[in-house]
Amino acid sequence: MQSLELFEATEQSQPQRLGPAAMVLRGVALPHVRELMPAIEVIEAMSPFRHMVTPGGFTMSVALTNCGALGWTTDRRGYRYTAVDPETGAPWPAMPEAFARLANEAAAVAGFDGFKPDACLINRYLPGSRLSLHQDRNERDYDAPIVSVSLGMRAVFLFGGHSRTDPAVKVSLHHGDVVVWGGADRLRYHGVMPLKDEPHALLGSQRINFTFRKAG
Ligand SMILES: O=C(O)CCC(=O)C(=O)O
Repeated sequence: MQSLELFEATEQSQPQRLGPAAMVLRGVALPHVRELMPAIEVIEAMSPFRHMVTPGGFTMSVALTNCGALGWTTDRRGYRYTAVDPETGAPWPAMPEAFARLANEAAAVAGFDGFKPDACLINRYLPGSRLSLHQDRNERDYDAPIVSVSLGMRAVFLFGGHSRTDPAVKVSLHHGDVVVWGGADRLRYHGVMPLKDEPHALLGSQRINFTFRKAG
């Protein structure tokens, strides 16, 4: 496993700029993977992954849970952040220190010093799961960046403009890659194309994404 991680880190070490304040940091999460994976199991045991329903009545193909002081949720009444998991009635699991550290370090590399996320949305994709183009607008202010960590199967990330119909670039995201966007790019549309079944050596036929935000 270690040799695979090293191989990927060496292969993909060049940051890729997606905009004036947006970039892909190749492989920067790889040194954290051993801490992140068991933490997911702890979080999942407290707040299980579930398929939420959008305000339009569609069931999301991505399963999600959260950790941190605030968690992102959706139902027929709308999108919002809550301090309590609506499924368990208990607060969302605390954000592990390793998660917050990774988000803070990645943000700093992309030029956003002092990022302290209070919300970590954890998305689990299986083959065929997708996330349609959207903006992240449920946060109280847009000063802080978004930090998005990819683990497991490869995904094609779509990074568009400020209008839904703007063309989107396709970015292949691999295990350990982190995308950071903020500032002038904070409200750009983004999404994920339907995942192909290309099993990953560590995670098998799934992809886990952490999306860190300062929500409250
Ligand atoms: O899975 C990803 O790479 C992106 C996730 C995302 O855009 C979101 O949760 O808002």
